Amino acid sequence: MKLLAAYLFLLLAAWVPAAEAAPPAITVTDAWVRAIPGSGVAAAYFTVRNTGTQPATIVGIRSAVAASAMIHETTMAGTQSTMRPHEQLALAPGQAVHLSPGGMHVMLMDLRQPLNPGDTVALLLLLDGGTSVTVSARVRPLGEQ
Ligand SMILES: [Cu+2]
Repeated sequence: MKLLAAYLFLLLAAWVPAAEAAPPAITVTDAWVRAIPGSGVAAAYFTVRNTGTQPATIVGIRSAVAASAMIHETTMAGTQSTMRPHEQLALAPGQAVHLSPGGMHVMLMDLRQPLNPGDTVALLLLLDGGTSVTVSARVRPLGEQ
């Protein structure tokens, strides 16, 4: 009888619709890619803003032009600049993060094709909760900010 009650409880619990959290509202502006001629890597920059009321986290990045892509952070150790992976980028409601040269960037690694100024590169930002945002980034020549 106890088991039956537990079973019924589970059955009922399954019927109650889970409280659906609002999908994260992420907007991306000023997306661009810095081409490094003759290099197998490139860096992408943008401003990402959480316009929703729930925290959102970017848990991964994909791009068809690169075998892999990840968020990096450039830090200075003395006079040496080093990059380290920044695996997740958490955004509080209303928070904006600027990825810009010398700071955070998306590293596009093992490029599958040369990136030329004027090209458009699609980036897919994977968010926690399984949603994603597509970003279109324009390739700028090296030296242009
Ligand atoms: Cu990097």
